[in-house]
Amino acid sequence: MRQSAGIGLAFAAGAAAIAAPILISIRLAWRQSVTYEESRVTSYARDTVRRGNEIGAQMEHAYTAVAQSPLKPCSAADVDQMRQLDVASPYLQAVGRISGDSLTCTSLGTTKPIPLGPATVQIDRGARNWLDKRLPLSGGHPIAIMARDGVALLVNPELALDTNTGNTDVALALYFPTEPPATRLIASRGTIRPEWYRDAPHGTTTTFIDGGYVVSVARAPHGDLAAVAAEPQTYVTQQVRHVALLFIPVGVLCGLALAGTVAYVSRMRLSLPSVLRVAARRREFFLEYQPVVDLATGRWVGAEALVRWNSGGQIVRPDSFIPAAEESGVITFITRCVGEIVAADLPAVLRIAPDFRMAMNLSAADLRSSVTLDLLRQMVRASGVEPENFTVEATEHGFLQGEDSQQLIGDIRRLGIGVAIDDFGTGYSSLACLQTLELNALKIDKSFVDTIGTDGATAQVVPHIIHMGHSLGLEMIAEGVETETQAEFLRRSGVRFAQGWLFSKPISLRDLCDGLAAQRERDEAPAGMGTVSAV
Ligand code: G
Ligand code: G
Ligand code: MN
Repeated sequence: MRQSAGIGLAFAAGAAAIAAPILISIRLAWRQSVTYEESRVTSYARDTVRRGNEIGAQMEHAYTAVAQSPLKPCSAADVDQMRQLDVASPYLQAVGRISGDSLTCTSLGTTKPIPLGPATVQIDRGARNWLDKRLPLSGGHPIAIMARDGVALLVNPELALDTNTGNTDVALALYFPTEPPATRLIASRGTIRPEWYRDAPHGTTTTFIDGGYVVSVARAPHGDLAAVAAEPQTYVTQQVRHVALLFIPVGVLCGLALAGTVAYVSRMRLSLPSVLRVAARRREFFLEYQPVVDLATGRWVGAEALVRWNSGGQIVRPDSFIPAAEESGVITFITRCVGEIVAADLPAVLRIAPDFRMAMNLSAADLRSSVTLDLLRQMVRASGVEPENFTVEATEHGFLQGEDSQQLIGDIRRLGIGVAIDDFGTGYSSLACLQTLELNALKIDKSFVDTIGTDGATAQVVPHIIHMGHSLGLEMIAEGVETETQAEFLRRSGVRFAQGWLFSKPISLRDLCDGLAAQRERDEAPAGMGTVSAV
């Protein structure tokens, strides 16, 4: 259950880790290119309206100059003045005089009247426009003629659209925003939809997306003039594709890295406990026994069962899996395995040494579990041995788990099983705490034994621990004894038992039994013949 939920979680996190950066990058790309296209289209509309404004200013200047001129219309001086205006106004093709529907003279030097026919548009204040007129004097190109107050201006409105758009897909139009549809258009290029001829407050621009186009409308700072520019949105999609092509690989890489990390972490967290559970079922755990010697006689009087894991032929030591097993709760499986092996092995040991004491380790989790007491009862029953042949060890940390563990220790003691505090001195148990626990043995941690015979400050601690053990009436077992100096010191200090490489490393059941058999032979040999004297 926990495992599949964990894998599901890892999957979901992985998928999210891949999807999120991609979606975010596409969204960013979209936003970025829409913003970019909008500003581009807006700049075309602004440029167009600026040119339109310039044309209007040049026209206004020419109208006023010619209409208010005191010169006789179409006199040599009048034509000369019109030519000067024409040259000074780049957007004006020609300046002329109009009478009725005929151009009477122009800055281009025409002398005969040119009939224009009826005007295309009649505007207020007597102004008239001829649009798309093809005259010989304009080289046959379509031209607009705007007339007012007897003055005619020949204009090519296309010049207003002459903005450099870099591509031909941009549609542009210059128009009078307040005129009715029939008369509002000044010039256009490309397809402009009627609904895009919007109005906007003077000097502003509005931008919108409509029917697959990015559209921008710019209104001149003053006067009735506006420009619209439109560009197909395919530019945006192209941009998005460009950016996405760049972002997606980065997103995928980030996502994969994240997903990989999540998978790795969850594997690390999930797999060891589940592998340990399988190992417990497959009986891959086995025991080694480290003898406990009586320091006075050197005889093996007991042993501590130490678990090992045969993981596919490789022997794994408990330091590398007990912490993970404790954290995940799998330790209770392992404790059960250990208990069952001890129960199975012990009768053979006791046939050789009936007073032997076998110790096994309990974890903090075992001390909180009511199952532990049942396990110990079963062990006693299954092995058919006396409870006094058993001891359990637990660390200070394990004992300090609250009232449940205190209750359990009491129950274990009442079964007749011994209880020892392991690694003593490395935890934080107070004297008061130790007094309330129904312990009968104390194991002096190897780190203190190591200080014996050195002049380090901690060397002073060992006598205190031993003194404490004596005053609490506890049996004492020193761990990790490696030298005769240490053994001698402990012996003289009144510590009765010891474990360590000086006496024996952890060994197999077979070696333990052989050792005990040899010891019994020595015991039974006539006095004076053995090398070790039994008391
Ligand atoms: O000798 P060894 O390296 O195996 O011991 C390492 C530590 O692992 C010991 O200090 C002991 O406390 C712990 N240990 C060994 N066997 C068991 C076991 O069966 N259960 C628990 N909880 N701890 C064990
Ligand atoms: O459960 P406990 O902390 O008692 O386990 C003892 C641990 O110390 C085991 O890992 C065991 O192999 C190891 N050990 C036992 N005797 C000695 C010793 O004399 N020297 C050293 N270095 N390690 C020892
Ligand atoms: Mn131990």
